[in-house]
Amino acid sequence: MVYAHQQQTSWGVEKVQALQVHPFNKGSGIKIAILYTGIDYSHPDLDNNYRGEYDFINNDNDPMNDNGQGTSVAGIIAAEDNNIGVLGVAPEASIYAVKVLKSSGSGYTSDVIRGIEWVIANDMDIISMSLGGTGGNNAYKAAMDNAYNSGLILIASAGNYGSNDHSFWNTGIWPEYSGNSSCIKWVDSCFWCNCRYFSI
Ligand SMILES: [Ca+2]
Ligand SMILES: [Ca+2]
Ligand SMILES: [Ca+2]
Repeated sequence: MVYAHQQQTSWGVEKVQALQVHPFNKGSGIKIAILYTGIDYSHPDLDNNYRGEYDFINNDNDPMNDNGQGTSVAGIIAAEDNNIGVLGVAPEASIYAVKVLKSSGSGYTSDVIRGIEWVIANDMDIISMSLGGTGGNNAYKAAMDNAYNSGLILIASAGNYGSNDHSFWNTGIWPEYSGNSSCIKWVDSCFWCNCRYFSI
């Protein structure tokens, strides 16, 4: 049996109405750093958009994903518009893997901070942090403030656990990063999201 390749458009891409924007803008020239578990940069639906990396877990330049989630997030953001796999929200954006979580999917705040500093130093436009956690510290807060003040658009996960969400964005420990009316929600049903960042 032979099947034709066919690209799938995911629910989320339609939900945020990305398809209506694509005739005008597919993210070309926008640099997006993905702070997470690394990316499978050899994936044929990502390789054209993959531009760079650093691995703070192994302290090397090979951020090959050994967890799986990072590649999935990268696909949601910027899977290529071709005849395979899925279609990303910004299928021509440049993606950078900043590996700060281990294969187990967990990591240290210190590595996340180093990752944020890398993103600032490398002049990214957007930083994606699909991270959970129950608390922060002054160094973490300072890194976030530096990222925000440098003009980066900060995107964080929220709501994965509903009203029991563990994402530190939702805990209210950093009031200036929550409860802001400028919150941009990716998903209407993310009613518990009250941060000012996108929720993914
Ligand atoms: Ca490709
Ligand atoms: Ca590595
Ligand atoms: Ca594709």
